[in-house]
Amino acid sequence: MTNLFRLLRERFEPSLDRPSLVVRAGCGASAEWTCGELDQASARFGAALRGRGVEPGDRVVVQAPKSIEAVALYLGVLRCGGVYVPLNTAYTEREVDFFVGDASPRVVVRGAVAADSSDGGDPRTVDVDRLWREARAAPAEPAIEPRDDDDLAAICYTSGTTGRSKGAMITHGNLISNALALHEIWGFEPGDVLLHALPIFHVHGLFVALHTAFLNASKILFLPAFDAGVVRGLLPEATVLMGVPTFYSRLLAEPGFGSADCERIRLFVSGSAPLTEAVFGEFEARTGHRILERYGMTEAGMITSNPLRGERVAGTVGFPLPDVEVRVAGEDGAELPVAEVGTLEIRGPNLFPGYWRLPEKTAEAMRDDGFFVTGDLASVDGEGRVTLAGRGKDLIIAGGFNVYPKEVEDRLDEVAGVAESAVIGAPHADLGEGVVAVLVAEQAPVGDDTLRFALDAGLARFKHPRRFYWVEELPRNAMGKVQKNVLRERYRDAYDD
Ligand code: MCA
Ligand code: AMP
Repeated sequence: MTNLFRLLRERFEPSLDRPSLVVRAGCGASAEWTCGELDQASARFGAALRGRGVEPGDRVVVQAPKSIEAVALYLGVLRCGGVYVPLNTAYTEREVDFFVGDASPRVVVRGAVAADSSDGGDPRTVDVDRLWREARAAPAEPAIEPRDDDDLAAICYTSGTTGRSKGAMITHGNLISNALALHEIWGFEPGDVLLHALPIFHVHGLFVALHTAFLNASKILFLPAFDAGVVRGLLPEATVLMGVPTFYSRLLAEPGFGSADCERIRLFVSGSAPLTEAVFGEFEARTGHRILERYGMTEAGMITSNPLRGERVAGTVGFPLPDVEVRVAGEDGAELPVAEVGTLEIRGPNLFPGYWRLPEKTAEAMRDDGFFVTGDLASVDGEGRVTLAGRGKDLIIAGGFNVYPKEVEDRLDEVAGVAESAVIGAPHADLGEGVVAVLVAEQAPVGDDTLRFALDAGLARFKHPRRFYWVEELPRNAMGKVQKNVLRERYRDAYDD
């Protein structure tokens, strides 16, 4: 159909002189950009990237702090037909090296890099501020590279059960269909103001939040990160907030937080991790708002959503988005009857075409009829409402960030003195789940500080276990497989204090 950016640009057109990104609490150098300024900045970034050799289909890896300029950079990549590869700012050099090696990008944009191309480092690497200086000196090249539905717009890395991250290839068609659907079903309207406190290196903050607001040419109050006090202070200026469940539990922990804080808000959206019925209920009791919970994943963007109008049921994730099909399958792959729990499979225009340079992993995840096996356990009731019932995949979600145990276990097993390890998630009041490591020593247990120091070298800190337990041996079943459910039960109180 078209380059996603062309669609967004069309929506900006009538509002070019209106505020688009309004930066609050020190997010970037500039205070406020209009839609027109954002458009111009993206055109300059597009020119600077072209100047660095970026051609349609080339990957541009970006690991940069959240800022107004970083948003323009994202749009600039789309504009010149590049493939945007966002990386979590918490990733260590070892993790970044893997992604750069895998994505084989033309350009790597980093925040505050010690040595970029100007200092004789990797010739592809450029500091984000330097690129911005280049962009400001470049002409605001209005060209928008033509793209087809199937052309890649982004590669988003998602960890795998094997411990090796996979790049989910996301097309312009995927992003356009999802953005238009969400804009419609969440009822975006003139005058909406989005309060944006999510990171912009994941689907939630980058695609879901920004695209819906851009399609509406809405004002976005742009925060560098989530801070409950700051967000509370800005709620009276906003109509929509999107967040992970931790946002809502932290708002509830603010003394006196309640309906007076939310008078202008029309929609609170939650996703990326389960919203507990307790938080849903308390939020409604305190504010009068029923949080709208939706469900998605990197490979498919948003998949289901509770309704804007109609019943939002706590503990459910609502109905499939328009044109999205869902079904529940048993272990043999056969479809299960209504209300039975099995693996959720999905198909639709939002579904990615596969994993970057991993055709065998793609084949494993796709059924012959084009359905994708999500790895999430779910049931669907007679009305089509989906309820998640846990995860088939060995995944921990802490504060909305995914942590794959195998990756953490691999790093722990490298530490001198560790014979083997098992990593699990335990209930965590603030983050939903916290990471726990159960270890077997070669001879004597290794100190927590030694473990942390060793992990620091190669593992982003949000993936670090904050609780370590030493045992004589790990519980195993007859096949020799570690019984993670036994460990989850045994250490379920790990974060109770
Ligand atoms: C920070 N830390 C964490 C997390 N965040 N540890 C575990 N899990 C986390 N999520 C650690 C840091 O490493 C640091 O540890 C310490 O906490 C303080 O860091 P700070 O940055 O101040 O953390 P925070 O302000 O408390 O952040 C918590 C947060 C944040 C606000 C919940 O993690 C967040 O914004 N999460 C949103 C994630 C998200 O956007 N997920 C969407 C992906 P130390 O001091 O030891 O270094 S999923 C997705 O896109 C799918 C498609 C979907 O459905 O949406
Ligand atoms: P990611 O790989 O980061 O895209 O994370 C996707 C995973 O997050 C999904 O497969 C689910 O397990 C989980 N997830 C997303 N939204 C929800 C939700 N509303 N409730 C429970 N889990 C969710």
